[in-house]
Amino acid sequence: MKLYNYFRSGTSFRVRIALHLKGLPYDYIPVHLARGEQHGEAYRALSPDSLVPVLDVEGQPDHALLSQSMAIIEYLDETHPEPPLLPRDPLGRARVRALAQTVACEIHPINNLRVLKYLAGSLGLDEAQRAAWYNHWVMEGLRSYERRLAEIERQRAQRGLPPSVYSYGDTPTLADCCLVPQIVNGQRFGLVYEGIPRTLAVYERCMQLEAFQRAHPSRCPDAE
Ligand SMILES: N[C@@H](CCC(=O)N[C@@H](CS)C(=O)NCC(=O)O)C(=O)O
Repeated sequence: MKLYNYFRSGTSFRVRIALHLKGLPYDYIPVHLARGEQHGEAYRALSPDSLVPVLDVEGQPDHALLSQSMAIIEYLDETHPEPPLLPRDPLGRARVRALAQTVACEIHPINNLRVLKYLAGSLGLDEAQRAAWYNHWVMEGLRSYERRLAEIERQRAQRGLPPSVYSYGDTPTLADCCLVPQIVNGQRFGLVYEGIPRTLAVYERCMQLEAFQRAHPSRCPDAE
């Protein structure tokens, strides 16, 4: 497999984590977003929306090019079921997807590179205004994440279970693949995390795992 991605891209980071958790080797193909390589003709031929990541699943009959990090991770989970990134039971799957989508649908899309560039460029927001936008929407989403974790903790306590080790249960899931890159992205923007102790504890525990460490932007071949 080939992963077209960028070290600082949170959505690429999600897929790298999933690949490492599953022990799947891949070729790292850098697409330099800051230099605009995603808009070049060559890359657009691979990605109609000019976004990373794209996973090239070689060896498939149609030489499949997969886009959208969540779809890619679910594909990997279905084709390489161990270790599972989604629980076996439908209720558990719905809860993990809800956590993952809190990041993937509520936080990331309004804070990604092209949105921040539009705020600063086309709308003329200054640095402080852009930072206020970013901080507001990221923290709004992470506080929701924290409330979801508290609710899961309460449900587990009712069943006599201790709090989860990771976002949902005792093994990393799709939710953790989304959470960790979001936290790392906020660190880069100097975001001060307050009032989300469960979320930060999950982040710390994930970062103790080799799969998360190896997927980290600082370990990428194109890291600057
Ligand atoms: N929903 C997409 C979002 C992908 C996305 O926003 N990728 C960003 C990097 S994290 C990107 O390629 N940005 C290019 C740009 O802003 O021009 C996914 O989950 O894969």
